[in-house]
Amino acid sequence: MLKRISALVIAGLTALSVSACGGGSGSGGGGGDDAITMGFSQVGAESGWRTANTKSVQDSAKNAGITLKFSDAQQKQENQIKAIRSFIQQKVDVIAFSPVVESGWDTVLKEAKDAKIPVILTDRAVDSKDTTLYKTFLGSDFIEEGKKAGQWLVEEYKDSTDPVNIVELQGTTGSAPANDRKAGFQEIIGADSKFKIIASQTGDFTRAKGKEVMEAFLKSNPDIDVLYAHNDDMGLGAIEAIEGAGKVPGKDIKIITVDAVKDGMQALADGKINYIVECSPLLGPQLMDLAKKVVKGEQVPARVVTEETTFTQEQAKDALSSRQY
Ligand code: GYE
Repeated sequence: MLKRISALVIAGLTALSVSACGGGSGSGGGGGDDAITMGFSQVGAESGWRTANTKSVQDSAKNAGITLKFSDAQQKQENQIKAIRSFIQQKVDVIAFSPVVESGWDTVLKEAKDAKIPVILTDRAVDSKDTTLYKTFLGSDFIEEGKKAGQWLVEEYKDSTDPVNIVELQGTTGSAPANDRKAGFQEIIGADSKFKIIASQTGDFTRAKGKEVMEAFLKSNPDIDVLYAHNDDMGLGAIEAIEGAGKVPGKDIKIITVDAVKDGMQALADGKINYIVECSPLLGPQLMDLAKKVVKGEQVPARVVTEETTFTQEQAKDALSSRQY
């Protein structure tokens, strides 16, 4: 039934979307009740996390009977701005997006607000001072994730007084997860001067870049104790570089990553990664719930934080078989 409705909506997209959203953010719109169209601007397809997130959004839209206009920005802000403008022109009922970087959104968000189209931030934050430009922000607490990574390291080296040389693979420059995972980690390890970040560079959240940057780190730093990678994919690329340099990942160089996607969890269970801080990509169901409320003009919390855990090597062995992504 729902499928038939969305097929109908797709068939008569323009006509329907214009008539369905005449009510805007008022009290439930005019006619078509549940006929919601969401414009979703995704960051790209840079990592296992992102693939799982896209699937979660698409599946949940289908289950919720929401028509999804999905656009992939290929990690470029200008593409996201274009997509949002096109959603505004098409008069969608609600816009959701995962902003690739934190800054530079005010103008386009104002355009959405002027058009009375509610916006939901998902996964990543913006740094706009005017928080009325969006209805809510659903996603992880990246500072907390960075702190968890730091806390594991502090515990791991609690009996040692020797310097601990750390290299860091940062996520996409200017993105909320890169900024916050760095800051949270730094806050914890900064309390003890034996922890030294000897090199830190972006690997753009991809496996290929993670490998490339790690190769460069290994060439210029003979004495690396720890790698902190802002996501599993960069960590997995770095493992190839470490093995290529004749070192043993997880032993010669200890590795901490964030996400806990299947490939990362496998490497953790295999002893190549030492610790993973979980970041859940399964935001779709909550996003659709929020979208329905926002379109009806109902009040929603300004911030919805995802619940997450951490994994040691032993815990990864147990969790692997039931991992969904
Ligand atoms: O950790 C990384 C992805 O924004 C939380 O983006 C997300 C991050 C995730 O590319 O793998």
